[in-house]
Amino acid sequence: MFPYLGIKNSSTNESKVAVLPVPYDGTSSWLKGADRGPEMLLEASTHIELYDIETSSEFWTVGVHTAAPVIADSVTEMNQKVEASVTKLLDQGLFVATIGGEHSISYGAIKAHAKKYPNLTVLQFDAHTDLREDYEGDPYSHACVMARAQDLGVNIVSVGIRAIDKSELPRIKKTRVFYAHELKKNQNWISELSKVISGNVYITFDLDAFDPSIMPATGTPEPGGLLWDETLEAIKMVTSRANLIGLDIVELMPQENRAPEFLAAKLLYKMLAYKFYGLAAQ
Ligand SMILES: [Mn+2]
Repeated sequence: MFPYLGIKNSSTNESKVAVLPVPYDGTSSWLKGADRGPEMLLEASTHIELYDIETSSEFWTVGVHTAAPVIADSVTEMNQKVEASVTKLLDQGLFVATIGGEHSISYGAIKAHAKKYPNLTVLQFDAHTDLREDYEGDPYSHACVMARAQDLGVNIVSVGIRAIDKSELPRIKKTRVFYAHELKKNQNWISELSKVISGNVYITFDLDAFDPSIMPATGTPEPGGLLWDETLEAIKMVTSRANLIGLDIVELMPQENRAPEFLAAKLLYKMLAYKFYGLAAQ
């Protein structure tokens, strides 16, 4: 049986949160293995302390339903199935966290959320902008996922970027990019990020946004990335200033070192704790 998040798999009608695993790795360009990401993240999630110190909460008490994994043989089938599954869960009033799998799985999830929430801002944490028109002839490759999101008409804000292709530059002009090398020199970057974050926000979190020192388990580890505490501060800013309406965590490529899986699972716990319990009274 596929594992579920935390200690209890609640039914949809007693849940506020749905976790949708998408173990898909069809278009990765270098290292393979992101198809094992969802299973390993969920398995690791059972070993994390359930109590969150910052919010004085146990995230799972909102009710968390882990749905059956989306299985697909092609990117077209995967996109259709993810969009349909996310739409169904949104129609049931659930907050949906989609777990990859490679970054291409985000397209169907973003599309489903964009249909429900007009004027959506997609906040992308990533080492790469993923704004290529196509990659090796495939417009739905992981390397193009944000170009396809841009085509849906959503606003895109990208954080942690440190690797792009020249062909992406025209599309980058239509987004707001916080480059990794600039963040390192700017202590006020989270307050600058807050100025472009408002209304309904969807977070797509490619784990390669993190520095490989804490997150080596991705298909394309890029040096010079985000660290844990600053990333949580940025997410706290989002949940306190805007309306986080959905999220995905992608590109976990499990290795022998189990720490990255634990980090990915804890990131999800933290996001849910911030979303549903806010910060503890000071
Ligand atoms: Mn990436």
